[in-house]
Amino acid sequence: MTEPILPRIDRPQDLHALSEAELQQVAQEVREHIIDTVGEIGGHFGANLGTCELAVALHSLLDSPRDKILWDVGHQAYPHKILTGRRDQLATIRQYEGLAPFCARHESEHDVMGAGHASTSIGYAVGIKEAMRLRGEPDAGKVVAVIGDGAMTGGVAFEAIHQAGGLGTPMVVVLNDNGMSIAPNVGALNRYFNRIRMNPKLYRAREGVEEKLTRLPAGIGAAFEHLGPQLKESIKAFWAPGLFWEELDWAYVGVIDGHDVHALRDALSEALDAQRPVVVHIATVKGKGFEPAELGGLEGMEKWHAAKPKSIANGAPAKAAPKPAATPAPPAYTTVFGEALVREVERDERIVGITAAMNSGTGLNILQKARPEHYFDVGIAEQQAVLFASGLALEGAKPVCAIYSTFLQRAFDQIVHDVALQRLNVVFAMDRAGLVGDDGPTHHGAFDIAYLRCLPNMVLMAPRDEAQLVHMLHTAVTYDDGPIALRYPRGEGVGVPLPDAPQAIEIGTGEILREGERVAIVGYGTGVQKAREAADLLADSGIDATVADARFAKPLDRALLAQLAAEHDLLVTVEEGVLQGGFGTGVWETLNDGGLTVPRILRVGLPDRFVTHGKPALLHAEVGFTGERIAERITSALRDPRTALAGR
Ligand SMILES: Cc1ncc(C[n+]2csc(CCOP(=O)(O)OP(=O)(O)O)c2C)c(N)n1
Repeated sequence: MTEPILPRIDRPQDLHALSEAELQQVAQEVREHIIDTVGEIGGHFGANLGTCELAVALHSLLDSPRDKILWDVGHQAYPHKILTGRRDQLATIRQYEGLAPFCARHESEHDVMGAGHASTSIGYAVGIKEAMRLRGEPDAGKVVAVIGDGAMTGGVAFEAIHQAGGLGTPMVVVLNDNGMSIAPNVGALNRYFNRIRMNPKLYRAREGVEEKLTRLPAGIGAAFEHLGPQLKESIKAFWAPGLFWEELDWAYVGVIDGHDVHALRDALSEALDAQRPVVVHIATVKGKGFEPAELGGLEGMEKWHAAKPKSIANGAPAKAAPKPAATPAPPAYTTVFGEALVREVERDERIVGITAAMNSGTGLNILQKARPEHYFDVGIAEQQAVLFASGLALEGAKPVCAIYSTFLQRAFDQIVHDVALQRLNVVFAMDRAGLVGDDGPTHHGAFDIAYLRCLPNMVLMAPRDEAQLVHMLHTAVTYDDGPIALRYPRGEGVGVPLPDAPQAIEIGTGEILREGERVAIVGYGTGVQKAREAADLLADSGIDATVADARFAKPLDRALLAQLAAEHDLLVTVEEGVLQGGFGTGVWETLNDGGLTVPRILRVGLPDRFVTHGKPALLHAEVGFTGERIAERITSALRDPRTALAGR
């Protein structure tokens, strides 16, 4: 057996002295380390098995961090983390106080750019390289952006390509093409990449194409020579598909076998030497080296995009432990939403579901299966998801944009300018609202209440449980007076029975769930559950709290709030979103601006800082979003009216 090399790689420069055979071996050792570790603790998986050779090839040629490697999204950067001094910490990735799930600037000087959302790497790369040129040090470091074919469907990547082509920025983009986003990639771009990738010939684009065409026999070559420039270009494009890039003033090299270190190093060295923007198109396999993914077809690759904890043992899928015959867990909000949407489509054929590359993540896979003609995946293109919805709404369709709270941030201007201002009937179904857990700060749904509450014409609601989700979706798709959004958390519902027939809820009305005195706790969405838990704890110590479910953050139930404010000494708002501009702020504004009684108000929610990653329970404890902590704060506020109400 050959001696393992990876234990000796503590910094990327340790790769510089290795032979290509040794580098190829290191890549395989990196892969095995990922299979063993991630199979045990869970985390992003398939994409990382696809980038082992690439990370080795790049770091063997470059001098990081002087040279900058930018990993788009960063879910495929585990090999990079392993090669840059974090090998032994991989077992802590995504865990509370462990390695960050994506690249994180605070974690390592080799993580040049922080990410988690897709399609940003090329834009950063242009900025970094142009900054070097601006300060008169154009050779301060090479800049490489690694981006997947999925992330390439994000429009902002094209904005950067357009700019760099225009400026002639000397940088390299590695297009890591595995045909997959999380699910199979979609759209014309995907078909274009497929055509190139599937071609058995590995192209070295443009160079020589014209010459080769001119040499074609039977007079074709001679005829080609006499064609006009436009026709010539289109014929060349047919022969050398990379010309798409060439037309935008990028040199194109491809398609390179992304699992062959030698081929990668060859192509990359050439690209790194060029004094212009170059794209190196590589073909990789998502899940390379792990049979169930590699040989499992599209389904296998999708399934192993991420691995669950303890899902792999000895390099193969672990046998699932027999489940204890406990009561079945409540369904996930995502599933409840997906199934309810199918029923709404059955009822009203105008309804369509739209996802931005999060087919199963949003539950729209259920709609795709049941009613494919009512389902659209636009790719990682949240802005287009919303614009597309606007167009559909203009023609009388009822679009439901099912987009995670965090990713909808991308489409803010479309929501403002193209939906709210136009008062179009678009539904926003925001999954993963609140703290999402292991994916951390880039993925927490912390801001949607604040960023949507400020918009005229917008209606905002949040269900306290899965049954309310069904009612609220029905409310949303039957609402006809402009945009309406609902937010719900990641994970399982609370275990209430689902309604047979959904009922529309009157817009802007809350509900009192429990009558008490002195203190009223008003929850929004998941805040209601916390309010109830706090009220139970308070009851144990003799404090009888009123609990209400606001249901709507906009418009707020003014009459309900006025009543609660008048009848209690302390009003507590509970929401799983940032306090600044959030639901509690809205309650305070409504009372104050309406000239109503304003009691002491305690706002419970997420703090004015980015919350780290880790299991939701740990994060909730960290930020004080627990029944216990809320009860404690209420007790001290009631005991001593001078207690400061800010804090957590
Ligand atoms: C703006 C945004 N939308 C959605 C996602 C969710 N997401 C994470 S990875 C991924 C697929 C990326 O595909 P690709 O770039 O081809 O990388 P691969 O996983 O195939 O290597 C998606 C959709 C995201 N990170 N950012």
